[in-house]
Amino acid sequence: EDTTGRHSYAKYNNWDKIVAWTEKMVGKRPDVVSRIKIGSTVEDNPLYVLKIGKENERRAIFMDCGIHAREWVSPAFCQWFVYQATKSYGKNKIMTKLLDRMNFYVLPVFNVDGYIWSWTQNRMWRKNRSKHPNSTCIGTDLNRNFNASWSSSPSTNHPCMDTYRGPAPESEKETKAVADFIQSHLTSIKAYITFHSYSQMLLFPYGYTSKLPPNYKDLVKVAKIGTEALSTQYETRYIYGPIASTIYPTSGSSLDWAYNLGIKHTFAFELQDQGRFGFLLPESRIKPTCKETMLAVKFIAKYILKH
Ligand code: ING
Ligand code: ZN
Repeated sequence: EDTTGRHSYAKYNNWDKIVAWTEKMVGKRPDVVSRIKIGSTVEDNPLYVLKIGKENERRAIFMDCGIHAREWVSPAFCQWFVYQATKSYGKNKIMTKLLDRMNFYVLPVFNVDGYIWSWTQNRMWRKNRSKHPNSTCIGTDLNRNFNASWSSSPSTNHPCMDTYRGPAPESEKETKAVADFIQSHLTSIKAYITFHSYSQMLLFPYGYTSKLPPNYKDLVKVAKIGTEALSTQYETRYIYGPIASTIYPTSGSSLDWAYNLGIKHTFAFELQDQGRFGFLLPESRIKPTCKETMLAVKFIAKYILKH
């Protein structure tokens, strides 16, 4: 992969470029963007959240990208979102209204160490890069490491598995940093959105049980209209529903954890495609994916403002 050229929204950017990009975004629009270091990774890389918007601590949406290392289009979307949001502030009516009335906390790369590993050593890496005392295998799946029915799935208890849940809930520095940040902003955070690839799905709770969440009907409504908005751009088909019945049962996910904390609107996007390229989605597909996803996210944000 190209590690020398300039940052580009139409390309996959390595971690160094993403860090430089966070600085550039703050420098360009300090009135609407600020950067918060919420912690650091196992390998001591910084975890940066970009806070965008004018609103102060009343209403916010938390979004994260790149919890899984190989899902490169996910961080690409978070970068696109921050760029489009700040660029259209003061120009586009809806975006101006959104940023005047709420904040977006955007974590462009959740699993920084894994992302670097995927760029430099193993493109198909998923987990973080933590070491385990009794195993030569490396890494914990950060999306199995949250305190949401954490120990209930036997298929996640071995360090060599790609879905290893870790030695304890929030055992990983990355998980702990995100969980602490969300908890300390809980009064303002009205929605949590996490971005994965691939499958073209919009998922909501639960993953750890087949029971339906209390506001199931509301979540279905938002997911339905959100995926309809998305498909108006290029007719990309998305399916939606609870994690357990739509993709597969999971425990310890950030989505279920955030929902159980009391955040009533929690969604996970599985971005393009449906498997032809899978994690290796060509760069030519980044912009279309970001454009259509933007429509769904804008709809969700508008919905949050109204309710
Ligand atoms: N898929 C997700 C995974 O962690 C998911 C699906 C999303 C489960 C949100 C639970 C919550 O397995 C990929 N591709 O990682
Ligand atoms: Zn994923």
